[in-house]
Amino acid sequence: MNFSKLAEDITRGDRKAAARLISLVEDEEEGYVDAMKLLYERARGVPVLGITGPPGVGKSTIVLEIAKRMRAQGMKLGIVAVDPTSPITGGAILGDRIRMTELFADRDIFIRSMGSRGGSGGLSSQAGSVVRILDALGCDAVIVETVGAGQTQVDIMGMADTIVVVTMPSTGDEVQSIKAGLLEIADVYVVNKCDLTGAMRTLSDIRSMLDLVEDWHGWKPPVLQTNAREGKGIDELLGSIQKHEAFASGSEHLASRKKAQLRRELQELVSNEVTRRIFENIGTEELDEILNQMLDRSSSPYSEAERITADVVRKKRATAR
Ligand SMILES: Nc1nc2c(ncn2[C@@H]2O[C@H](COP(=O)(O)OP(=O)(O)OP(=O)(O)O)[C@@H](O)[C@H]2O)c(=O)[nH]1
Ligand SMILES: [Mg+2]
Repeated sequence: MNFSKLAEDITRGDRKAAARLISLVEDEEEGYVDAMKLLYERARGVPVLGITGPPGVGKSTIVLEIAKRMRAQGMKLGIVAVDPTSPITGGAILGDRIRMTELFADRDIFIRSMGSRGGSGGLSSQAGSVVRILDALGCDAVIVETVGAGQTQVDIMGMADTIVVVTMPSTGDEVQSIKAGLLEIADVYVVNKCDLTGAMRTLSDIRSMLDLVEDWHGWKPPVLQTNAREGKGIDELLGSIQKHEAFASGSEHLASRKKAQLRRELQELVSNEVTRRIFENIGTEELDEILNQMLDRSSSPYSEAERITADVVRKKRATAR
């Protein structure tokens, strides 16, 4: 495949080419990296809005409302829905697709669902690549929605310029579950489904939780209420998002968030690449011999892993000299 042509087509706004490269990224198809290298140089660093929170709180409904308003301003939009807990064909993602149908007909919105394909677990860096592809495609902003799976969710949100954590009125357990991991990353809180009882209680629970933090380094996350199904509170939410964008752009905090994200991505790519190369170098026969030794316990995966990587490091040092 001609990867530079693929990259070229994407920068000319070819949606099919973008969809194709995204699939190659998801399948970790050999050579996709060549296209990504070209696109990385071309990408402008489009603003990324992250929307996260527990299942079913109304994230997609909020994304839909935000998207409508951004489109009304003439913006070209990318939307990426990531669900680390389900495979790509999973129910939750299908749900997103159904609920977002009214956006699908719009040629200036590119929507993509991603799930865990099992195995490699590089969903966070894959989602990062997808954002870059949509950037190169000419999107003016990208919205990333993710639903729960602890650290993966937090990792995925690391690429966002502004992180909105959504919750809904409840008995208080919801607030507990937000506390675990998501509290630290929110730039804006939203209590959605404010038409339901208990909204005020949830609002004040979150606010008093935030009051415990002594130093916000210039940005204390606002806690807003919405009724996304009726489009209520969304304008205020967008206002807060824009305010945060203005505050964060060029800030130390955002830079360190993005650096942490890039570091994770780099580590992942290096380990994939090193693993690939090492196994390329071990011949099939040699590998089989090693496996047999492990099988009859004259060796172990632990010692073999140490030996193989030590070999590589030694060779590398030798060639450097
Ligand atoms: N009562 C009420 N229902 C809402 C509101 N916003 C969304 N819903 C409903 O809540 C349900 C879930 O909404 P989604 O937007 O799919 O929620 P989500 O957080 O994206 O769900 P997952 O992606 O599956 O985690 C849908 O039936 C929505 O119609 C709201 O403000 N009030
Ligand atoms: Mg959703």
